Amino acid sequence: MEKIEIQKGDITELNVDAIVNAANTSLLGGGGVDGAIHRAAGPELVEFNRKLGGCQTGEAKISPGFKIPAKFIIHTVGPVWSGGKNNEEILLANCYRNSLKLAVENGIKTIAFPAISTGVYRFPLERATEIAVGEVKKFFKKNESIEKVIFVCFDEKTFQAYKKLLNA
Ligand code: AR6
Repeated sequence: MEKIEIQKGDITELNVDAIVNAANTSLLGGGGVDGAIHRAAGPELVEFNRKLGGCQTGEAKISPGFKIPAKFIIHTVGPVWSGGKNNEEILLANCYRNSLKLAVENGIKTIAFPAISTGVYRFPLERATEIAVGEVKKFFKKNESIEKVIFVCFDEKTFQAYKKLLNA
C-alpha cells in the first residue's frame, strides 16, 4: 500500500497537486485547517470561492491553490458529529469519495487530506480514520490515475490513529 502515506505537519506546505480543505458550507473560511489554508493561499481564495456558491455537507468543490505550493485546493464539507444518527458516517465517506472524483476529473496525481471533521466538528477520531482509509483503499481498487494519497496529521494523536490502521 505504498500509494498511501501518512505525514505529520502542516498541509499548506505540501508539494502535491492538490490539498483538501475541511471547510464549512460557506466556503469562505473559518478556523482550524480551513483558516490555515485561507491564510496561506491569500485573499484571492475567498474572492474565488464567493463565486462557487457554497458547498453542501459531503460534497466537494475545487479552486486554484493561489499562494500555496499545491496547484489546487479541493474544498469539502465534513459532517458535524451529533451522536452518529444523522448519516455522519456516510457523509464523511462522501467527502473522501467526492474529493477523489474531483481530483481525477482535474488530472490530479498527488493529493493530501487532513483528518476531516475530527477537529471542531468532533467526529470520533478512530472511526473517522477508518472511514478515510477505507474509502481511499476502495478508490485505489478501481482507479489508477492517482499516484499518491497523503494523510496529513497535525497532531500526534491523529498520526498514531492512522499509523495503527495502515501498519496493521
Ligand atoms: N494542516 C493539517 N491539518 C490541520 C491543520 C493544518 N495546517 N490545522 C488543523 N489541522 P478542523 P473540522 C487538523 O477543526 O473538524 C473550520 O472552522 C486538526 O488538528 O480544521 O472538519 C471550518 O471552517 C484536525 O485534526 O476541521 C469548519 O467550520 C483536522 O485538521 C470547521 O472548522 C480537522 O480539524 C470544520 O471542522
